[in-house]
Amino acid sequence: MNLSLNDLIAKLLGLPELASKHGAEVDKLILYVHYLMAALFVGWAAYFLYCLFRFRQGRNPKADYHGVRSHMSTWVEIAVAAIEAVLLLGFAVPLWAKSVEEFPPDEDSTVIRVTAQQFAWNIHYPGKDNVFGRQDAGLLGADNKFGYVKDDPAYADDITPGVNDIHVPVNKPVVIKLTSLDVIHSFKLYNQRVNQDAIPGLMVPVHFLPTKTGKFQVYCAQLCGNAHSQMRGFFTVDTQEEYDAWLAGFQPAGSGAAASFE
Ligand SMILES: [Cu+2]
Repeated sequence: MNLSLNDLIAKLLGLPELASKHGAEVDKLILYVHYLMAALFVGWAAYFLYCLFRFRQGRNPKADYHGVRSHMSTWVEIAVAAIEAVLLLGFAVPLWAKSVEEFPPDEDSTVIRVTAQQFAWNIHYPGKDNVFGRQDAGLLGADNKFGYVKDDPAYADDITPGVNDIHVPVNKPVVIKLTSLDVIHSFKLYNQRVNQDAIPGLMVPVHFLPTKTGKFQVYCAQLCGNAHSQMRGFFTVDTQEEYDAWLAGFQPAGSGAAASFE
């Protein structure tokens, strides 16, 4: 087995299997923060032991009122602050900028609307035209939970597979347009290193590139009520053929035959 030091530490930290492109950079940042913390831990522990020895009573029967004369501690503090600045400005900020700015175009991506509610993830695909049906708050009701304008032509081919089951094709960017029906939830995919709050009244998009096929879990990472722990979904990354076959198994929303979960 040929493990690099980074791989070894990732294993020791128990990071879940990585299955997205940007996730490698997230892991790198986590590793670097741990390296800094390990260095600080060792440094502080060594300093503590040194003080116990250096300032022992046997050698210092009388207190020294001048205290420390060297400027070593100032330099060490400056060095730690500089390393922290590099972590923040060199790694964290650019990574964040990429995830909030560099969105792939919708037409080249799998775009999905995910609406969280106590305690499930509602899934909605835009269908062949890649345009979601229009929503109107005036239409909200028991039979139209999301207020869709059902005679909107863009709505006719939309696909609403139901809850807790998201499928996407591998190696194609995914854009998830995230919102919530009730309270604040948080959409978390450990393996893809994705985490975004779902906030009522706001639509927050997140994007990432899934690089591995498999069945992964969607977690709610925000304590959202008494059944929060059961709020889990599945995130299945298929090959393009598997995905097409899965999606073809649902009737378009406008056909009248679609699952009427909304
Ligand atoms: Cu939740």
